[in-house]
Amino acid sequence: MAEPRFLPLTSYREYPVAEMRQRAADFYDEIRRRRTVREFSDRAVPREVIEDCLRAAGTAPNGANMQPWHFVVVENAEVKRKIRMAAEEEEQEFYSGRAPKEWLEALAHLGTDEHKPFLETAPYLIAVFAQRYGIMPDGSQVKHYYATESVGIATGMLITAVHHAGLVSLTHTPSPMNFLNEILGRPDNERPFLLLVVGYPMAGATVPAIKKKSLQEIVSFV
Ligand code: IYR
Repeated sequence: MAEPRFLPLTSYREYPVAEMRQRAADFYDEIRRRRTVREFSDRAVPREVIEDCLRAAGTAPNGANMQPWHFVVVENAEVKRKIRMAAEEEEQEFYSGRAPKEWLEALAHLGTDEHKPFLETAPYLIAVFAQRYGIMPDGSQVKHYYATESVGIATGMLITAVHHAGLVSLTHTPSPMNFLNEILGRPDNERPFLLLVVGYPMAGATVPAIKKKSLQEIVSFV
C-alpha cells in the first residue's frame, strides 16, 4: 500500500475580503454570459487554446485521483462526417418515436430536431469518455471510484475554460452514443459521456429565450 506523501500548499492565494467579494461577483458576471450555442462558424481556433482548456479540465477533483477520463479531440473532416451521420441516425429515431411524448414536450422550447450540421461545421468536437475501470500496464484492471461524478466535474471545468477563452460550446448527447467508441477506436472500459462541440458562434447566432432559476429557487441556507 502506498504511504501518504505531503507537500506544502504553495499554490493557494488568499485575497482581502473586499477583493474576494469583487472576484466572486466578477466571476458570476463572466459565467452568466455563457450560453449553449447550436449555430457554429467554421472559423479556425488555435489548437493550443483547446489544449489549455483540456489541461484545465484535467485538474478536476476526482475519485482517488484516478482521473477516469479520456478526451478525443476531433478535427478531421471525415471523422466529423461519420459522427454526424451516426448521431443524426440516432436522433432521427429519437425525434420520430423513441423519445416519450413527455420528453419531446420538455425539449420543445429549445427548438432542437434531428439535424446536427454543427457536428461538421464546428472546428472541434471533443468526445468525453468516462473510464469505468483503468487498465494497468500489465493488463490488470483497477477500479475507478465515482467515475461519472468525476467526469461530470471535469466536463464542467472544460465548458468553463472554453467560455473563459472566448469560445462557445454545446453539450451534445445523442442517445445511445456507443458509435463514438467505434468511430474513435476507444476501448470497452470507456463509456461516452458527452460530445462537446466547440468553436466560434455563427454570425447572427440566436439562442433560446430561457431563464436560469434564481438563487432563492436553487439554494437554502440552514
Ligand atoms: N439528444 C437530442 C435531444 C436533446 C435532449 C436533451 I435532455 C436536451 O437538453 C437537448 C436535446 C438532441 O441533441 O437533439
